[in-house]
Amino acid sequence: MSAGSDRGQFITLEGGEGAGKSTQALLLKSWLAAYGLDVVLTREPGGSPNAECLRGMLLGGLIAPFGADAEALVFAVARADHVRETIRPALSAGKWVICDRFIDSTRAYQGGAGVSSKRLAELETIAIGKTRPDLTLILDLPAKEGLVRAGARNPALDRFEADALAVHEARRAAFLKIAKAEPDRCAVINAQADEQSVFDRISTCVSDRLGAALPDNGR
Ligand code: T5A
Repeated sequence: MSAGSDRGQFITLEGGEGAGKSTQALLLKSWLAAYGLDVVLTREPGGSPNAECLRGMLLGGLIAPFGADAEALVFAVARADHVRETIRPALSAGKWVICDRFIDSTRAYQGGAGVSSKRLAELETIAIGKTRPDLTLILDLPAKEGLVRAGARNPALDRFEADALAVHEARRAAFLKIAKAEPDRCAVINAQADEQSVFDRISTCVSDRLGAALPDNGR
């Protein structure tokens, strides 16, 4: 834990479709658990019973006809519940939280769909308050490659996967821009490699960035 704090650490994974976030989140959970840490793995949209209901609506395209602002609003409603019901209690109990997508996905996806940064910033503040990630791992690879991976796993496209390749590439650029603007919080991980090689990069990064909070009894 951080010096002078009983709060656990909050790590988010971000990136485009099929970048390997879910795969790496599971590997990271096991790696942290080997340190004896209590780790909560969660995801967005979703992560709490009410937010999981909204996930179905968002990914099923039920909110899309209302426009990008409405989608941003519903992501924020889901996130507020997720933070209140799942993330904040876990962190307060000293647990580490790994979240598969969080605020940067809204910035990249809904920002890319035309929602203004001012509106997104207001929604973000309402949804998360001071519960900000300690570390955000941005998994980066060409959008086309990620879509091939995602398609091989499940050929049925959801609301956002179905967008044009140029839209996916713009999201990739948006994630990289966020990383550049917030280098203390964000680290870009080259995800264009096999699963274990990507995880080696992630574990090195977590050790570098959050090493002071890792117990030294694990290994
Ligand atoms: N969204 C979300 C918004 O628009 N705004 C928001 O605020 C939020 C929170 C979520 C959608 O909602 C949007 C973004 C998304 O479109 P989702 O189903 O959760 O939908 O979609 P993703 O998060 O994109 O999940 P995916 O499963 O598509 O991608 P992952 O998690 O990045 O990839 P993963 O680990 O599932 O791997 C995909 C496939 O690739 C293989 C895996 O085995 C799997 O088959 N794989 C690799 N193959 C080769 N090399 C590697 N290194 C590999 N790593 C994994």
